[in-house]
Amino acid sequence: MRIIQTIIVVASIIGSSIPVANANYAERSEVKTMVKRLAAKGLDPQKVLALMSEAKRLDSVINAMNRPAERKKWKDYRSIFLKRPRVLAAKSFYHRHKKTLARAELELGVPVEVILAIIGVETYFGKNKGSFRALDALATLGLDYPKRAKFFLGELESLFLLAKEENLSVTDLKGSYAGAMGFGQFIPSSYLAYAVDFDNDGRRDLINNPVDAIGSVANYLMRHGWDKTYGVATAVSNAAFNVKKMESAIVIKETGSELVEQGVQGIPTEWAQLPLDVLGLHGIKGDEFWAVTKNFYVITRYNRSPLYAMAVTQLSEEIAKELAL
Ligand SMILES: [Ca+2]
Repeated sequence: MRIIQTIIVVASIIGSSIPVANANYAERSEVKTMVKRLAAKGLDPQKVLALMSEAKRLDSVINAMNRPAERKKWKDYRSIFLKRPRVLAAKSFYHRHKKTLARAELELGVPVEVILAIIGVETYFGKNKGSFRALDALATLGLDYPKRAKFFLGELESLFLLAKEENLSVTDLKGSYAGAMGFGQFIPSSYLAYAVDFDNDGRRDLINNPVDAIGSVANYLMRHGWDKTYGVATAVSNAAFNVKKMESAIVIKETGSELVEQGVQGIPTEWAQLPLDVLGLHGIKGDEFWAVTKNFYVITRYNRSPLYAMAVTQLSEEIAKELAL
């Protein structure tokens, strides 16, 4: 009975005021399964189906997925993010949110400059939060991008849960081509799991509220294991032998003293007992090598690319210098 009603409701919606969607995502079997799961969590299946019938397939989203910036080499990638204007924008954002940033560092243990660097790389301090409807982006990738369909279908489901939990309109939520939203570009599952109400107004608003966004970025890093007692990365030499593949995902496994025994030069003495990895990058002046700590790995929980993590690390250093932190 309910199924029949649903079909009638959806059919009447499609046939009436809402523009005809180009993909008919509401009719897909994956969506019907998702709607059942959402219904079990208290969402109205008819409303979810009606929203899914509005979701549009965006070829621009698929095209963007097929050419990520992370395919560049470090020497080209670096210059996108490490420019003077971004450091100056960090300075201005810092002066507007100094107290919040200091409180985030104090309460969550993540340095001010790292929080700033993440928000700076992600959205230029809120300037580029993305203009794709999250519903369209996630529906397109979840239903028309087989390579990552499972992941994005999960994010689409999280988007509906998020909208219910935070009392947001699914169709109003905007973000990147991958459905990442707000100052810190949180995907829906991360928003649900790691966003915090840092100004205590009863809502977790990462899209329009920089205070919640700052607290949430710090919380995300803290919850993934950020440790303020040591740094992130340092340049080392005589380390090429340790790196099988340049610019590849890092695996924290050998301690500083083990690397020193192997002949790697430049490891800080205070990192002797610390588990590290050596990252190789194609730099402007040739290959460069970096000893990186678990904090570097934690940044890759935000974005898997080691180039991303290095851009955040170096931008944070530039910001710290500029602000004399
Ligand atoms: Ca709030």
